Amino acid sequence: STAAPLRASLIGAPTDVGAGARGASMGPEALRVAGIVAALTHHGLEVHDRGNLSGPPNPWLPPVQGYRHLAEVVAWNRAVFDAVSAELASGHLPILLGGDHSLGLGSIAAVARHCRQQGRKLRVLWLDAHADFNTSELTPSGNVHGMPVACLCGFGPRELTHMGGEAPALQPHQIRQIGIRSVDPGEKRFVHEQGLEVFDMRYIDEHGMRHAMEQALAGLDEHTHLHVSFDVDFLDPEIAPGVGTTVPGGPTYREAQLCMEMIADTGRLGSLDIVELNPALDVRNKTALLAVDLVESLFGKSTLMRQPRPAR
Ligand code: HAR
Ligand code: MN
Ligand code: MN
Ligand code: MN
Repeated sequence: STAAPLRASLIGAPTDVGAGARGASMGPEALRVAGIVAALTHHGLEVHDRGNLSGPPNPWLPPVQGYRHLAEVVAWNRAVFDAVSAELASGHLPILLGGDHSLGLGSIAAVARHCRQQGRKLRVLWLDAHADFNTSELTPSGNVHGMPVACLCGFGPRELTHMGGEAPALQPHQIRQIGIRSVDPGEKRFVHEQGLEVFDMRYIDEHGMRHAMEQALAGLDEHTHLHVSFDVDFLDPEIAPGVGTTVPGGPTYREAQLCMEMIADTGRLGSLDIVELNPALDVRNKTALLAVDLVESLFGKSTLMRQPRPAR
């Protein structure tokens, strides 16, 4: 018998209120123009494009008490939380098209609540150049896209930490960070203090992406929901210039493909964020095209090349 097709829902969140550069608000449309619907459909998914959420415009103001645009960030995250919750409740795999990475908060808070209700375990893979573990005391910028992991772990303003009702949404042991290479001094101490498991670029240089991903994916079972939060600045800026905060020395094309392929092989992917794509800084939409190519691998593009399976 053939399994029912995997149903995925695209949720656009066109905002840059959490970022330090304007332009991530154009991310959802750039991913659509780069062919994300056709790419996923081609790999056997039934894709529902829900269009874009709406929310407040970017007021472009300086930080207030350590947060820039907090009210706007909260409003956008509420919309994301509700949209992701609705997709999970109807059995669809939500794909958040950001938007800046502050939105990972609403997305993952919804996933965490869903997993609590279903009695499922949750593992979060945070693919990023940055740890995004700042607080209002530690942040050098006030930009909330540098804070969502801390908020998910219960450190931040109540409107953000309690998005899913209970706080914290996540325990540090549920998170694996991969590709990290830019962490602020106070943030670094806090990452160590909280015991986050970080596979930074030094680790990937020394042990290779394969070993890093084997470690990051260890211990998943049939009761585990895997959430991938893919900040496009994870990738080396030579191949992915279209992001607001480039950091040199990221994963190569092949390393990134291997990362995605190993996630696909687990068969546990349950939800996804694609964030921080900034078309205003891109070159002929090449970063969006690369992101779509990698997302194809995340959904098994290379699986048949590896292991043709006998028909049942
Ligand atoms: N750590 C810096 C800050 O808090 C830069 C954070 C940039 N974050 C992102 N998302 N682009 O990962 O301001
Ligand atoms: Mn294809
Ligand atoms: Mn990020
Ligand atoms: Mn980043």
